[in-house]
Amino acid sequence: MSFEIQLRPFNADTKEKSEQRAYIGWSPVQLMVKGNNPSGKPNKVKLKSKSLTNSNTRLEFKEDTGSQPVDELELDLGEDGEATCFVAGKFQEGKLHNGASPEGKDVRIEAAWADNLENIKGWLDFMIRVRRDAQFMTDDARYDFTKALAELNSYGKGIYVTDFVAMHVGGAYNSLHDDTHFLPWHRLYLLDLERQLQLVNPSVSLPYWRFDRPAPRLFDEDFIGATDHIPLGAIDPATGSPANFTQGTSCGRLAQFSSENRLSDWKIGNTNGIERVAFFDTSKESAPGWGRIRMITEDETLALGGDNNEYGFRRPPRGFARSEGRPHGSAHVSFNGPINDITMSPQDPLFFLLHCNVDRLWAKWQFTFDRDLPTEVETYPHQNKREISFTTPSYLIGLFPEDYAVVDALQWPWDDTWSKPYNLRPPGSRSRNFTKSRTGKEFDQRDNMPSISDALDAFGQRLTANYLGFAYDDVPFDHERTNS
Ligand SMILES: [Cu+2]
Repeated sequence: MSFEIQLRPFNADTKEKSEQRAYIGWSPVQLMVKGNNPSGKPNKVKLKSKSLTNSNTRLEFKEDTGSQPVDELELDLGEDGEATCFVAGKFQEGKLHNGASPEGKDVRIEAAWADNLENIKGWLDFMIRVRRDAQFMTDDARYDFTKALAELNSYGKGIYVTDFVAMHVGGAYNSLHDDTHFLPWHRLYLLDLERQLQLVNPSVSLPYWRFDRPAPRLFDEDFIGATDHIPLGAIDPATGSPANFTQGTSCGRLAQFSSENRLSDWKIGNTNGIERVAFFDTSKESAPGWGRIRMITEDETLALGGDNNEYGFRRPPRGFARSEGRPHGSAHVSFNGPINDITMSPQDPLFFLLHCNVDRLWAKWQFTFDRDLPTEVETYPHQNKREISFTTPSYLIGLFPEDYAVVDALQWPWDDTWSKPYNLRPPGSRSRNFTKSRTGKEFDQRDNMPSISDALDAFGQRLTANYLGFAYDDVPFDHERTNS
């Protein structure tokens, strides 16, 4: 079937590609509309959004990046029979996932000639595909995610182990952690995995674990695994001795899965299953952390470095970069098992849901304080070495950021260099091979090597072309802001 009016997101040049690319978030993305009115009357098209099968999902349109969003748009295709506008998911506060699609494509753009509105002459179905709160995901969405993840590990080509676990190794420690590049590096790392999941099933996105709230539906046999509870210091009936925090080593207990959950066959090297035991009751409590790294709430996290500052995001132990300790570290140390070990933690797929929440908190912080212009020190402090030496407070003088923490530095391992300072080669197939996207920015056009800078305006708030192709269900695009 071919339509009189064709709808083509992300510069798709065929109907098939248009369908592959019809996954959007809250950020306006380009939509090309093509057609010629057979009535010979002015070539004007009316676009509107229609929710499918009982969904509440809606789209909205913008004539230009700076214009106000509208529910229906009239577009003049002119003599060329072609015009471009913008389309975005409509953020509907209070609805499930704030109006994002729960499972798959559930909203349609309908197009008709403005002089003949009764007859729909073209349509395209969309998914508002954002990262959702794991606690509120539908059963089907949970199944699709765990299945796609298993495809990347035990059932499929094993890229989860050869590439993603191997990337987060001890030898690369300084390239990934303990400085301001911790957040941007992990944003890229999550996105590379998410794009791999989407090659398996395009309706999948990374869920996030709100670790400062109870999430019983996440710690479930049909999702990330039911997890035994042994309070720190309590006698563990399995060993007869008090439970201690033991980093990374075997904790002797496995997360439990239903037989339908394909994570039930999770394998890392010679380990079958996922070793994990919680110091808290996952059926009703949030992750506590402990000692000096007790959990902090979302509000406390957003307050880090947000108020009055010249470097909202400076090196630990200051600014928002402090969130690497609390709440990020607090969530990791609320368990025994690989999840509490800095280098081994991605062996447990819970890692990606934990880190997705860390990234969401950063996104929310960026949104709240308007910190997304990559060239501002408030967004990212290490703009270049020289500048740091002049503006840095006295306690940091002489502590230049390493090359790989400066804003335009290409990131290991995608850049194909050896990690600093431990000289590890990029593992697996990641070298010059960040997963390409149909629905977001690609990086260096030849080699797909991202820099820190690429991670900073992830939602294209400042420049539409910066949009990376993901969003969070509770972090709206700021429609009020104009591009600057
Ligand atoms: Cu972590």
